[in-house]
Amino acid sequence: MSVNERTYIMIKPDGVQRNLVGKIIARFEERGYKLIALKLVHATPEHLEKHYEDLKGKGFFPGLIKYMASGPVVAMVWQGLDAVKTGRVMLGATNPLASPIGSIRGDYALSVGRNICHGSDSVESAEKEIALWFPEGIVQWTSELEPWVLENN
Ligand code: IDP
Ligand code: MG
Repeated sequence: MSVNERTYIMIKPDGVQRNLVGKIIARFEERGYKLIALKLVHATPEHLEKHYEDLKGKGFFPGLIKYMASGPVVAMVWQGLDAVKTGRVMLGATNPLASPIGSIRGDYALSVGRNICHGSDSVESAEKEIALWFPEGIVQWTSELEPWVLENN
């Protein structure tokens, strides 16, 4: 766990269609994380197959790629203390029905195949996903808020 940990968070096509982009971004901002990359992208099936390569072979894989390629997604990198694990807690469980109220999926979603957002599951996959979605690199900047969010900064 590091204060500069980075995670890849993506608002899926259903989150964009349902106008939840602002609400989801606000949750990460308000928690104290720093936005270091952001773009709206309509990804190709080939790109999404790379993103989800670990799930190739699952029965739901073709449907997952079709869903993810059905419209634009918001690709983001958020940085801060324990960003990967805490990002997953903020998202909720894979199945929205098993997600606590207060989590993004628990508040806005019902179905596993329409669960609104993605978050990296480990530091290693975060770095892989950041490289896949942001080959141009991220934006380095100093947040003046940091000493108010983290002690000893
Ligand atoms: P995660 O998004 O919580 O990390 P993963 O197991 O990595 O969950 O699966 C990636 C995505 O694939 C899920 O977010 C969900 O959209 C979809 N998915 C996972 N399991 C199922 C399923 O059983 N049916 C339909 N879609 C699924
Ligand atoms: Mg996953």
